[in-house]
This record gives sequence, C-alpha cells and structure tokens, in this order.
Amino acid sequence: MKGLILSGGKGTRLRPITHTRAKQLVPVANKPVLFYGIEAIRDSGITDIGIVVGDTKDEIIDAVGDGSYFGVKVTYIEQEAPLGLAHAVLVAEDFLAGNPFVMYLGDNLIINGISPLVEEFRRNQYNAQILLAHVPNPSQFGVAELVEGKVVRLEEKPAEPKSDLALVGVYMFDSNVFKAAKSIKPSDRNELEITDSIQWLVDQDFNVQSFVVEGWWKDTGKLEDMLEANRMILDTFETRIEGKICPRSLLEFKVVIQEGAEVENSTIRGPAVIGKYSKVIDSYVGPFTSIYHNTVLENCEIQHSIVLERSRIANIETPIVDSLIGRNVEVTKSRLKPKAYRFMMGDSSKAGIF
Ligand code: TTP
Repeated sequence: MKGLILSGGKGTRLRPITHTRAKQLVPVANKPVLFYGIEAIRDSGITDIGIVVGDTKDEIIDAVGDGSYFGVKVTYIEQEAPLGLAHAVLVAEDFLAGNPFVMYLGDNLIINGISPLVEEFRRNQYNAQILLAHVPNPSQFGVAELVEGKVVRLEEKPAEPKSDLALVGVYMFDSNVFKAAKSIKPSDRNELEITDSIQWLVDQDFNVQSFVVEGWWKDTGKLEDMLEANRMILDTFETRIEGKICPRSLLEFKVVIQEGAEVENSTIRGPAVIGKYSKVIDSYVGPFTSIYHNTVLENCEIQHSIVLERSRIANIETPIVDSLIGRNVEVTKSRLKPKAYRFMMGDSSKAGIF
C-alpha cells in the first residue's frame, strides 16, 4: 500500500497565519500538522508516501525533505492549481501505479492515528473506506448516510443533514477511484470533489465502508479550533526536560521543555510545551500553552494560548489567555506618552482589549 498526503490548496480559512505560510506547517503542540499525518501513515506500516504540493511547495519540501527523518520515502507530486481533492488523486495516478492507498488531507489531525482503519482495509479489501466523526454541526461538513456501516449517500454541507457523521480527511481507495474521478464533473466551485467520486463508487455498487473515529481536528479557520487541537495533543504529553531549568523555577504537571530552551525564575504549569531555544524569564506559563521555537517570554503571564516562533512578549501586566500569536510578533510595554495602545497588526488580525 502507498500513502498520499494532500498539501496543496490555499488555506484561506486560517488567515492571517496562512497569509505567509503553508497551513499544513502551522504547529499544533509545537509540531507542524503535516508531520502528524506523515507519522500516522508510517505507524500504520506504509513507508512509500506521495505528497501533493502547490504554491507552497518549497516550504513543504524544506520542512519534510526526502522523508528519512520520519523513516519514510517521500515523493513530491505537483498539482498546477487546487482543482479539488479528486483532481489531486488524478495527478498522483502515476505515483500510485495501481496500488491501494490511504489518502490523508495534510491539514487534518487524528489524535489516535489511523492504524486500525488501515488494518481493516487491508484485511477486507474494500473498494473504498472513509473515516467519519460525530460532530455537533454537520451542515458545515461533508456528511455520510450509512446503512449497517455501508455508505449509501454523501452530501456536501447539507442544509438538513441525515446524520451527524462528518467526513474526516482520511480515505482509503483501490484503483477504482481513478475511474470515479474521471467520470465526475467539476462542482459549482469548479473543483473535482472527492465526495462526488465516492458517491460514484457507491452508485456503481462498489463496496464503500466507513470507520468512525474519536479525536479529530480539522482547521476551520477559527482560533478556538486551533486551541482545541492544541489542548487535545498537549494532554497526551509526558514530562520531558531537554533544556535548562534554573533552581528558582517551578514545573508542575506535564511539561515539555525542548532542547536549548531556558526557564528562569518562572512557573510552568502543564500541560505545556516550551520550544527549542526559547526563553521564559520571570513569567508564568499556564495549562494548555505551546510556545514555539526561539521565542522570549519575559515578565508576563500566559495560558491556554499558542505563540509561534521568534516572537517576544515582555513586561505585560495583564495575563494573556486564549490567544494565537504569530511569528516574529512583539508584544511589549511601551513607555511612550500618551499612555495608549499602539498596534501594528497584519491583515485579518484580531485583538481583544480589556
Ligand atoms: P481544503 O481545506 O478543502 O482546501 P484549501 O486548502 O483550499 O483551504 P481553504 O478552504 O481554507 O482555502 O483542503 C484540504 C487539504 O487538501 C489541504 O491540506 C489542502 C489540500 N488540497 C490539495 O492538495 N489540492 C486541492 O486541490 C485542494 C482543494 C486541497
């Protein structure tokens, strides 16, 4: 079996973070989302992985390389434009060369991996198998209707959903999916939809099965969703200290201090992670916080938040909570008069001032 990860696309819904960076490389609990997908596929026993890339190709190649870091072999497949998930399958046809494969959307995160699903697909030789998750708001997703586990209908963002089972971004196919993708027409948004391809397989009486998972995250562009994904992953951590902790600091519960990080005169209450070569000085880092690499926190309090790389937060009196702070950001106390808020924020930024 082979793996296919879709890592092209535009990422409009995660702006402003994705104005400047591939959405698949946004870190959750200090690891790019895409890496969780590569590891999940590898852990299911598949080591030959194709990654479909688009405009952000160079960044993705830079981050993943030839795959040897993960113990897999990666082949990059260029898609000239994001013309749909089924279009991405077609551009990968040569790479897949008739093998059954697992297709994984590079911006999705499945907490407990995909090994049982891959195992079931291998054992039963279905024509296709889709992953589903119970969601509170099915009309925002592709929704599946099942009869005894077998898929009978898929609907994209239905006004009146027939179930609360949303399509998770992991699919397994045999080579019949190519026939399906070649038989369908582009949708109203001019994309070749994978849901239409799967519906085609169902309508042609191919055996399309489902598998329901717990613990799934998909970016929907909302800050709360990123914070939730961050919480889910941090909660699985065990304490690991690779950096330097000065004796006047206090680490409580599950805390990961990555290589080269320094914690001085501070309290870190996990679950939390402090990234490589970051510094935490005279500060409090509270539960469910991820501080990415080369960031400095000085004389501040922060919890339930994500801070990306090379940012600096210093001398802020009010605690920072529920926040997503991008790369190279500075949040500092100003001594300039008049006493006022001074911002320089990028497009689509949000600030909540007390
Ligand atoms: P989507 O989230 O469906 O699309 P998008 O990346 O354009 O995002 P947005 O709606 O926020 O603008 O894509 C799911 C995954 O599949 C994501 O990792 C991007 C990838 N993808 C491709 O590789 N090729 C494509 O043609 C499309 C549509 C998506």
